[in-house]
Amino acid sequence: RDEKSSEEGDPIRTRDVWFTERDDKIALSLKHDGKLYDVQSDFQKVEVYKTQAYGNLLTLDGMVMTSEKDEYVYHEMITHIPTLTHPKPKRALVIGGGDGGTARELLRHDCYDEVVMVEIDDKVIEACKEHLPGIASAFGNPKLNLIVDDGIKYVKEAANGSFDIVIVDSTDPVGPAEGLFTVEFYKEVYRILSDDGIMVTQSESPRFNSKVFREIYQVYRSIFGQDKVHCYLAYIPTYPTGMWSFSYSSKGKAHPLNDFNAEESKAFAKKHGLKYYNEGIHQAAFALPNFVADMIS
Ligand code: AAT
Repeated sequence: RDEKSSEEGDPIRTRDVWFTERDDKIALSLKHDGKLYDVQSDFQKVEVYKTQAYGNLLTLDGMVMTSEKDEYVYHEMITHIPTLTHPKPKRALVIGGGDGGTARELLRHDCYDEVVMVEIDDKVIEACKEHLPGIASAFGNPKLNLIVDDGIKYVKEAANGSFDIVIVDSTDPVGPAEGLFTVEFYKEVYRILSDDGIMVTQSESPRFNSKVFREIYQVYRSIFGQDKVHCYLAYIPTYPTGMWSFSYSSKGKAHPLNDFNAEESKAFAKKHGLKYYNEGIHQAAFALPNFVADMIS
């Protein structure tokens, strides 16, 4: 509790209200100056808190999704790694990603003719447009085709080979995202990827969500092939344990390190003033601590 003395000598208490994301055994708390958005949608409880340390924070069903001050780590890492290792991606699909951060980063690349984003919950989009405008800045971009629908249904109906990059930027495997963690779904993603296509997903915290983490890598490998699936890490302070993983699965020959051009990455990061991604991070992100490598070997 922050306490200061007033001129009269009485303690002045600054606001002392905390948002806490609780799991069985660990919790993460952020002090805030109030709730800016609070709506129960058809799918989940959508809230935005004005936190003191991380700016406005989006939570879904009480779980942290993104915050103004650390969102760049997640959004730069989920987009630039696949885009800069694909020969020339023209069409990308984002499943989820309702805050708009993934679309914003993809659209920094001139190579895309179209980015399709399929978000199930229009309340997430509304909350972010109102309260996290820096993240939601791509919603007006003419290359963005925003569809409010279930991503599972969209993928099932999409044509064979119709996307160069598919990014699964979705919630944890509870609620509307449950079906996004099944073999059937990833088989459909594989089908709609072009021959040299790449799928990237957020693949949870190796430490915190170890069961899901192990299982989804088995699923990806059963579909893309044992040596076609790679894991990379980034550090996201507002997510449980701070260590977050992403998966990179390649349908064709694209390889996250062999097809990486350091000069191109460096120039891209500099041109756009990126805050996390650079040519060194790109390579380092694929170096896994032993306990993580063991979990998926
Ligand atoms: N960009 C980082 C934020 C997210 S939000 C994930 C989004 O996926 C949410 O807006 C949610 O409504 C959407 N979503 C969930 N299920 C579906 C579905 N079936 N189809 C389309 N969109 C869906 C990711 C946070 C990562 C989790 C960190 N713990």
